Amino acid sequence: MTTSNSLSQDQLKTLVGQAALQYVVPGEIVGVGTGSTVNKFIDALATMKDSIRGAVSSSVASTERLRALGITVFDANEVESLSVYIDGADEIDGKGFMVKGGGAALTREKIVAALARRFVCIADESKLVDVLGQFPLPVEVIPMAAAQIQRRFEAMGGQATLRQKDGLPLVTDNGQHILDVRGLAIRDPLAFESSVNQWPGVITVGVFAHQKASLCLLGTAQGVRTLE
Ligand code: ABF
Repeated sequence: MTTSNSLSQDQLKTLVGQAALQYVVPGEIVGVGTGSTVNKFIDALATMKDSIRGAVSSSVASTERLRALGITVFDANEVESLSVYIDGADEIDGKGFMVKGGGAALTREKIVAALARRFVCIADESKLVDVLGQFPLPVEVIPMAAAQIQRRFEAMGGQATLRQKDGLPLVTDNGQHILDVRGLAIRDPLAFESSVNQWPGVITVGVFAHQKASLCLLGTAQGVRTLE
């Protein structure tokens, strides 16, 4: 339910998806994330598809949407770097550190983000937090390591559960599984990401601190706020 001076979450996502176009460099390949906010960006990008070379995508879902709109999709191995990577987040703090992976694409998102000189996060205001961890932290894992990684999170006060889809463990684009970890307060995202990355069987932890956002376009009832 929205009143005349408020916008729905979907309208806020559309606002920031369109606002991100200003960071796309004509004639270049753009890095594209995953999720419902990114879908708004992809739809907006289609309006300028003839002025870009194409995109590098972070998921099968984004690839399908890009191709359906006539945007060429390049393999990440075909580019050495990107001017910009546009992606959403499940949480973002005031320093640009994020929790990502609610869309199960965190590994490829981090890979494409690492190619980009600038990471522009697009999010509605509900994603802005003081401390990361209220959103269950996604961690992509090798299935055989899931139980021991769950125990490691329990030892730090977290509760890790295997993400399910249709009653079975969800299988990512990379053929792996995802744990969602509740009960964490991640007060040092850089140290946390570095530490968990070392655990045997962890493919990607959904803390984006080493690949943090350069800036965030935040959709608010008053319009788009740029957090740098
Ligand atoms: C993606 O954007 C995921 O990492 C994150 O979970 C998601 C946020 O999705 P939405 O924009 O649909 O809220 O990058």
